[in-house]
Amino acid sequence: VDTSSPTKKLAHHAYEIRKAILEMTTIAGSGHLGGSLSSVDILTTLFFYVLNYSENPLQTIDNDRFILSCGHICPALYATLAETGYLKKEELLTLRQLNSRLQGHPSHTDLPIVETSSGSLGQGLSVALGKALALRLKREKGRVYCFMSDGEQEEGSVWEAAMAASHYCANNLIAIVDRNNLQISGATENVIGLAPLGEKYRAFGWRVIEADGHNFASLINAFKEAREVKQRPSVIIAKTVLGKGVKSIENNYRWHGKVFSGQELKEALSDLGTKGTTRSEK
Ligand SMILES: Cc1ncc(C[n+]2csc(CCOP(=O)(O)OP(=O)(O)O)c2C)c(N)n1
Ligand SMILES: [Mg+2]
Repeated sequence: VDTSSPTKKLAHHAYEIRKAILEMTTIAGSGHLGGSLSSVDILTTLFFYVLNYSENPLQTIDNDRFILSCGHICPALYATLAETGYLKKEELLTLRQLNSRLQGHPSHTDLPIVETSSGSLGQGLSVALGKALALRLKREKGRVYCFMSDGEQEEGSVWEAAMAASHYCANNLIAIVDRNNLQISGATENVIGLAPLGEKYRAFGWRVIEADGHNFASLINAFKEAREVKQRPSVIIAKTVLGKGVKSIENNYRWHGKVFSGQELKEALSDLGTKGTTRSEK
């Protein structure tokens, strides 16, 4: 595998994470594939480029926090934690089983390294803001990264948190929105329209950074810019494709919560491209 440049290294990790997501959800026989695949390149950039840790990626040297607000895409988080070496790859195959640490939505009780349980959409940003303010009170330099989906932006509680975050000038809060334009029942714009999403956050006092959620250079720059913002929270709106990496399901909302059968898995895996890259990176 050619990992000679940071981007190639990230592409390699992203490939492995996508592969693990496909395998674990097929074995579980359920799970949320669409959003898990759309978020992979963002999580890869965060966990393999931005965050600074030695063993536990959720306990960084800088005391950062990561909140997965849209808990249903946790196969992507679990697979990322396995790719860092923190979770054993075999454990991924226990996804959604009774007594597994890897529940279908992240559970702090079962897997304590997960900062907060999630799955009920729209709550993560409030939790993240509370943690960001607590870090500031304690004069700690950590930042809180809050990963949200776009469907989740239809929850009113997101906007209460957004309003409070700028009121309290929480520049140690960095939100990321997986803007794949789709949610459980179709296009976000048909369910409750979000556009212009960036304008809305801007009006709420946030720094808005647009990024290509499948381009590592774009994501690296976005995180860099967000970390330099003073006096206000920032949000990275990352344009993504639901199901990214498996052509047959890309941009199809019906794959929000569907998985491949054992027979279909082989074809889906071969669609991911050659080892070390997804098709988009070739
Ligand atoms: C408060 C709440 N309402 C409804 C749901 C059911 N639900 C689960 S995922 C989802 C769609 C959310 O959209 P998005 O996260 O953008 O979907 P994806 O891009 O992952 O397909 C909904 C409505 C939920 N989990 N929590
Ligand atoms: Mg979505």
